Amino acid sequence: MPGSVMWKWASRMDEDTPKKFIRRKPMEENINDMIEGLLLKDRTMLSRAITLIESNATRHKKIAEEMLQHLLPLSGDSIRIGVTGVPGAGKSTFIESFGLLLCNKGHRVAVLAVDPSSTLHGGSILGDKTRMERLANHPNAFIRPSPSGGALGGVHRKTRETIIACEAAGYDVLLIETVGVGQSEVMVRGMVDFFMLLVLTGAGDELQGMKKGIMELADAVIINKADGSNLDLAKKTQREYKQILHFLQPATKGWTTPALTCSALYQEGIEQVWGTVLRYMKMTKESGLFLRNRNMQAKEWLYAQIKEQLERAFFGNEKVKRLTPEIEKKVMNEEMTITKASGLLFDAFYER
Ligand SMILES: Nc1nc2c(ncn2[C@@H]2O[C@H](COP(=O)(O)OP(=O)(O)OP(=O)(O)O)[C@@H](O)[C@H]2O)c(=O)[nH]1
Ligand SMILES: [Mg+2]
Repeated sequence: MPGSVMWKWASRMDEDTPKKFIRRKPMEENINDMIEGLLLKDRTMLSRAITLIESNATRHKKIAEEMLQHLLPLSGDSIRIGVTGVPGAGKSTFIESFGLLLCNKGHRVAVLAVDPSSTLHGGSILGDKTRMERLANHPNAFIRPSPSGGALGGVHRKTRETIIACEAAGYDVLLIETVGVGQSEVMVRGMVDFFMLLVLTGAGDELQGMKKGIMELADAVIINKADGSNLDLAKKTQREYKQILHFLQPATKGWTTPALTCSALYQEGIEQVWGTVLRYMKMTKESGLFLRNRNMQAKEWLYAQIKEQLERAFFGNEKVKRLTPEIEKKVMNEEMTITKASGLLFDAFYER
């Protein structure tokens, strides 16, 4: 059915796909094909499903919604791990070593990235895919570059939905990398079971410019690059972090956030990090915290999405758009109070 929504989507997304692979079927059947492909652990199908999830076109959103509704019951059986740290801390190198270790243990590992800054400088994880070459080539691994285009809110929705698609496709360990520069960590913390912070040696320097708040989000602090002549310093830094962590509120109740050392480059201490994750999973599953945490996250996701949709509806409203420049000017020139200005915009929004 060439006129169907799915057909248009398929023909736009797959310009280089040979014609015989572009199915001219009604939308329903195409969703079924996609779901079937995911269940068969087809990586190409997963990529296409994520492209659909990431599309900003209204018609794609509807198809994606329907697909996700089918996938939701098939997702969830996984460990979701967030990895953060300042640029250069070794997150990508760590993810490659850690991911390979897990793939070799028989796990299926999906790597996602939340990098709001990449929309400005063109997507750092694209480069990472070539840097994480060994992991990218492993049959048990799937690496997805960060979603592009727009606000953090949109990235939030896309990443959460991508997690569902990956899990439905049989990936049982999700690694989500985010640059430790601010808002994105809080967002990723709200999507994962375990959150790790990668740091470099020299904790004393005002925690390397990091806010104490970020440490309070972490379930493990990992001092990376503990190798060669850096090893002694790394051990010293580990002691310093242990002391600092002692005075901080742990991110997860009942869990003592450990400080570990590792070398992502030389694959040392990586097994211990995995051991820590497993210990955490056991503890939180036994106490019921794991499930409670996931349920709370789903609830938060609902409200985040409502807020995002409201915002889109408000700023997309024609009357609001027309009035905004003039009202904005008046507010900036202190000719109108903010309360009055926002009131006028809301009146315009509610006016039918
Ligand atoms: N010696 C040593 N070097 C490392 C280690 N891990 C990473 N590096 C090096 O540190 C540099 C930065 O590593 P990346 O993995 O790209 O760091 P990143 O945190 O992903 O950086 P961004 O993506 O830019 O935020 C690279 O040159 C790595 O080779 C390690 O364990 N030991
Ligand atoms: Mg990186």
